[in-house]
Amino acid sequence: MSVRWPTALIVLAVAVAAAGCGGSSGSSATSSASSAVSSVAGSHVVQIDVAPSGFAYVKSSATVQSGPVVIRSMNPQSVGHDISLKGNGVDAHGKIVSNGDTSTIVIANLKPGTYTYYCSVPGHEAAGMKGTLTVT
Ligand SMILES: [Cu+2]
Repeated sequence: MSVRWPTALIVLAVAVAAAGCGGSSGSSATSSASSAVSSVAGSHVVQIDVAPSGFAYVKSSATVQSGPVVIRSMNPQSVGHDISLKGNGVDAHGKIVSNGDTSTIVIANLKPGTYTYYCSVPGHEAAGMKGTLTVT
């Protein structure tokens, strides 16, 4: 009996080390997959984060070059918000996020013009959660 216990502990330690190894390789695969989504080849990225509080984004206007465009909006609030874009026939919505997650819109070919970005959660745009995106 007294000889078998140490052997059992060594086997347990190896099993724990192997499990930890598998867990870390799994999370790195997840992060590379999400970066592939956010970096569509050659696209112009605009970051329009939600303000720390209230119904607003951190900026009321933004500019981006025409072509493939990615709009990203990190929401630090516990209140859910999204990033949406409308104008010139475009009507695009990111998903509603909260607590530091990012809402993203990918547009394959955004043409020059003036657009409105806004939060599509009912009442939020009317409360002032919007801004102007100029595409050059
Ligand atoms: Cu909102």
